[in-house]
Amino acid sequence: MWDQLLKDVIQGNQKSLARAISLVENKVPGYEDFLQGLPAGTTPVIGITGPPGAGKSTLVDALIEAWVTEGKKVAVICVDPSSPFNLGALLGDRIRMSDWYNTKNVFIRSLATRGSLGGLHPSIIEITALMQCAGFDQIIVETVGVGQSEIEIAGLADVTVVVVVPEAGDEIQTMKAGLMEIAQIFVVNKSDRPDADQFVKNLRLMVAPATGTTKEISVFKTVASAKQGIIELAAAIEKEQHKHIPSERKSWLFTQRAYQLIAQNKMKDIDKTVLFNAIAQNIANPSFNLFNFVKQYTH
Ligand SMILES: Nc1nc2c(ncn2[C@@H]2O[C@H](COP(=O)(O)OP(=O)(O)OP(=O)(O)O)[C@@H](O)[C@H]2O)c(=O)[nH]1
Ligand SMILES: [Mg+2]
Repeated sequence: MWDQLLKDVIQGNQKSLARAISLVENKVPGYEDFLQGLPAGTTPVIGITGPPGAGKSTLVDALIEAWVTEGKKVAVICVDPSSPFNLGALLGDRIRMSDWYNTKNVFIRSLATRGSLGGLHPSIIEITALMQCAGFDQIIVETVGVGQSEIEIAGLADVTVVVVVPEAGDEIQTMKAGLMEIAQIFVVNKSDRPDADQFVKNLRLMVAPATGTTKEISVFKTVASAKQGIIELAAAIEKEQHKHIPSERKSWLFTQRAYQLIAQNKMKDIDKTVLFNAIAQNIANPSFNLFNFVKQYTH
């Protein structure tokens, strides 16, 4: 079954891809060998991250259109931050890409973050690797930037685009170091708002390379809802993708992924509900000691 499935995935069969993703997600016996037999995927991965409601999905929607119009095949993974922060309920109308669900050259998969170690989905590395074998021209991974997840996405994506909005001044200040580390491209979306130009100017100053460093971050202005600035952004992403990735960065990317996979593997027998129940039974005991309790799980 797995051999045929892999062939079909490589052929670009979307039904087979969807099935393979589900099998991997549900850890159906045999999935590990299947993953170990994957050819090296070639499709570049674009990470799109940023605060809730910044317009990431609207932007992804516009990028899909730009690329599909050129005859390209695009895959999208949306990571839904349903837990542990319970943002999902606050975010409102989040699906903006529904028009594309029935388009031949577009494949969209939504994933919930539930149960993940950090901010992303527990199987996102595996799913992305699978998609990279499936004949797409572009793979886009949309995640809401909530703490950890920005760093995780930076390990997952070859190019990371950070989306902000003009009034994000304070936010940028506090997230600045982390964001600058991971972003190749900043997008100031909702540039139809007042003060957008001033904000872009400030941001450009902020990301200007410090003396002695070479990392260049470009800043783009978009109005995703009106599809303004999209062609320029798509071109900038492609330009990044054509740049030679230094082997040091490549090693860093794979280290991030390896670390994540190893951590997950080590944690695979640990269930939070089971932990909770075990603690609930012991907590009333005056001699309960957390470090003693944890010992049984770490040896
Ligand atoms: N004025 C304005 N509104 C925009 C723009 N782009 C998106 N929006 C609106 O902003 C809201 C949020 O857009 P989304 O694309 O769902 O934002 P998101 O970042 O994907 O949100 P989450 O995935 O929920 O974090 C929607 O109502 C959009 O119509 C823009 O350029 N200008
Ligand atoms: Mg979204």
